[in-house]
Amino acid sequence: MTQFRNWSLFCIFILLSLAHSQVVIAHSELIATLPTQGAILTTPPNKIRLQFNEPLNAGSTFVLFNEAFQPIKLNPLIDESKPAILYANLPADLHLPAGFYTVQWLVISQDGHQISGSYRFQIIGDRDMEILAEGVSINLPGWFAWLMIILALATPAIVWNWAKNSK
Ligand SMILES: [Cu+2]
Repeated sequence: MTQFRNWSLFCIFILLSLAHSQVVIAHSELIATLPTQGAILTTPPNKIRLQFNEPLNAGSTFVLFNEAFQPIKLNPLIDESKPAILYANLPADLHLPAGFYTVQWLVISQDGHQISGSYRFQIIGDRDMEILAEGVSINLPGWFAWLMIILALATPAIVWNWAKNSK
């Protein structure tokens, strides 16, 4: 009996080791979205689409929240021909008013673990367009534009430095 128990423990140990090695290699990563993160849309999107680096397991989903953080009823599906893609078509009669929207996703990786995250995009409606046309709402100072340019130029260097240091 003792021998059998030792053998069982050995098997469990091997299984756990295998599971652990999968943990390292098999986490899903979000690689692209539609709309893109931070997008400013003049018309509501007709589709939300998230592309991951590996096929997703059943149970993977996302929720679209409006500015008041109320969920918008959608039916996210894993693309049958490209199972690394999670998408939902937005019905034509769904009127999304201007505002910020948040996509909160939760997917099941190949190793069975849940990975989650979120990103935002913005819809600017007719009202915002009128304000834009009058030049009232967006009147950013010159230093802000320069700050954005410097940030955009510095980001690759920061990321490269970070990647180098984290090795
Ligand atoms: Cu995992």
